[in-house]
Amino acid sequence: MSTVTTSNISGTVVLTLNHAPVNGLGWALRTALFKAFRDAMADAKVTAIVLTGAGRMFSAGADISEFGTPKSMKPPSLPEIINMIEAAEKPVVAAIHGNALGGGLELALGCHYRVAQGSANLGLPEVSLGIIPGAGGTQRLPRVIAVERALDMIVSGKPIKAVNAEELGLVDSLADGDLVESAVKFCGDLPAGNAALRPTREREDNLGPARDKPEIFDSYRKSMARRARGLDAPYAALECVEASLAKVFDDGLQFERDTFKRLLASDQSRALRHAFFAERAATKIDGLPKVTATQKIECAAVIGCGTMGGGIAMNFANAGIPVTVLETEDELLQKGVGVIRKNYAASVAKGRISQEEMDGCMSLISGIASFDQLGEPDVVIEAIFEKMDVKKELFSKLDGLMPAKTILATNTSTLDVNEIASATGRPEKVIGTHFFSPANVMRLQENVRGEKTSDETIATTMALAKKLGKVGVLVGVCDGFVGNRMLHAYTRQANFLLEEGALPQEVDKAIFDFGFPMGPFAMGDLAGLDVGWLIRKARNKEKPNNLRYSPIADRICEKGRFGQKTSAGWYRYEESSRTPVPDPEIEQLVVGISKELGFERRSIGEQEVIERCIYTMINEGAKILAESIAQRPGDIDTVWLYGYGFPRQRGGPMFYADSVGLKQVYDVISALYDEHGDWLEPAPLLKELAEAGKGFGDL
Ligand code: T1G
Repeated sequence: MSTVTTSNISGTVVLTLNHAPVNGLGWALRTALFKAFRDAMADAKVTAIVLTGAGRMFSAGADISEFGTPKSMKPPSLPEIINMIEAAEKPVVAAIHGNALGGGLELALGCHYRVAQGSANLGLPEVSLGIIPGAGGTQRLPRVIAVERALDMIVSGKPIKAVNAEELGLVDSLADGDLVESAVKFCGDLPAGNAALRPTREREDNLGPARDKPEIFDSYRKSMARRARGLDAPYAALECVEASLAKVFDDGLQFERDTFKRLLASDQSRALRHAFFAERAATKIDGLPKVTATQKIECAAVIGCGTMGGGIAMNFANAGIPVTVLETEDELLQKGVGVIRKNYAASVAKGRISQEEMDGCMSLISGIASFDQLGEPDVVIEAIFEKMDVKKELFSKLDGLMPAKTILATNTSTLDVNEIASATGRPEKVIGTHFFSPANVMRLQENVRGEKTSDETIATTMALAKKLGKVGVLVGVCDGFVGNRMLHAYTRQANFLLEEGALPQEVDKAIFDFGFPMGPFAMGDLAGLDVGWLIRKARNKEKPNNLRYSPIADRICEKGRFGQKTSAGWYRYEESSRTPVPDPEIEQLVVGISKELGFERRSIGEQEVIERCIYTMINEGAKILAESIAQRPGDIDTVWLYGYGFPRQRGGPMFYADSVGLKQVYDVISALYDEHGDWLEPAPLLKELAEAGKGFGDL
């Protein structure tokens, strides 16, 4: 039910947007606002108008779920309402709390003044949906704040705090006490008559200085090349801000609107909107009653203070949760805590956090060297060596030591969570919490439910992910869970392509051009090749006739080349440089192994690399869905978007598959299966959907 409620405080009418959860400006709310505003304007007793939002925020902007439906363009449109507010002959003040994002901020920019709570977020995040502000934001914001700052907000999409917005002039006053009362008082302090009116479209004072420096746009374009690589919306947004200087206001508005409509219909925007909703859908657990109890996590412990353990501990401290890290050897403990301190100091040096914030976080982290100092944490996460017997021994010990309430979680990236749980008397309290390196940065948390993991443990762990600022995705137990299982299929193909004729830099270029931050070989060098080597060796010992994989990577490791950490891996690296340099020694080794394996080397094009590497992981994704290891295709997409750098403007592997067409993917996989056999059998689900002319999106 969306409404706009009206109240009158000594002649000032307060219009309150009321459409939970985020006052999305869908057709119903627009219609209610249009009517309420017109009524307030028509009421002679009304001297001023305050616009505010009920619930958690002012407004999160247009209702994204209406995009692509007739309602999204049905009148009254948002630009129409904003123009009406701007032209009002009574002062209109926006009273902002929580968030004023996208169309929500554009609505506030149509008001003559903005009063906000200091903690409010103000932003135009449209580019993250593959569109641009379409209700005047690119034309009005540069008229209110300096053009360069407007570019930052519009091209990056990042919101700013109201306190900073006040410094920039976007917010006219920070509320002192009750927000609406402050806004009504603000109205009362305005000069009488037309002097109080301040239509944003007429504010030229900020545009003048920028008109004398047209070069700001070219240098801005250069500065955004890396972060806007492969994206259309950021460049379109920049052109619209440029138009705000070059065109008269209404022509600028029209240019913006045409650009907005073009992008709204684009594949990139469809993919980015899919990613937005997939991430939110991933928090919903099928079959788990909404009212499932969750346990409070007020203190935590992490076993192992290596790269992963240290990063995981930082997440708890960043969320304000006291955390204990345990390393049995004091020297390792000091080293681990030292790395944590260094990481925080680096963030202080980059101005990302203050020294006080660093000290606050460090004070929440305590290092211990013996189990009997662990206390009674609500959750324990282990991040020790990836060996089953070592893990089981630890879980059995923790089971004996920890109170019954304690959740025992494992950060394993490959091992069987059920087998680990079998070492305890509380399998219902055992769950996988797979973080990604660097764990304090990467946003994905793959939560692995065991056969006996309870609903409460699952719900608590999913809520914990949100508390830690992570995107939690629930997956089932299988080799490599969702992410690594598909990664394994993807990197395997990449290695086979080397045998058949490609070189690492060629495969990496194709994947980079596809939109990944780097290709599989550069990524291997960054992560360290020894990790995979140890796992392969362990696997070969366990299952000698395991599926064939290319011997090239092992040969490289046998030479002691483990990647960046040894300044040589698939590539070589100059002194203190992370730039991969193709190495003739590797080319020789690759060509030699091709010969050994009897391959006639051939040239391999970018499209084939994409089909071999990406389609193969899609095929694996289809198997994962059929096995219910993932709840829905969007969960797989979310895992790859937040854990593996899959290009967001393609929506994730399963959404990408639908955009290519499953028939195409199935035909390619079938042909590869005919040629290469066993390990590339098309997934029955892929076959079924392709033959039915359907997509994963239809599931
Ligand atoms: N439209 C529709 N639904 C929305 C929505 C929106 N704008 N924003 C949030 N939701 C839903 C969301 O799917 C979830 O639903 C619930 O609200 C709570 O959200 C003309 C065209 C505001 C910071 O990009 O960034 O304006 O899962 O879980 O973590 O120029 O939501 O419960 O069913 O994210 O507290 C521009 C998008 C739109 C802001 C709150 N606006 N939203 O975060 O809650 S385009 C945005 C957010 C536009 C104009 C253009 C966040 C939030 P469900 P949540 P949260």
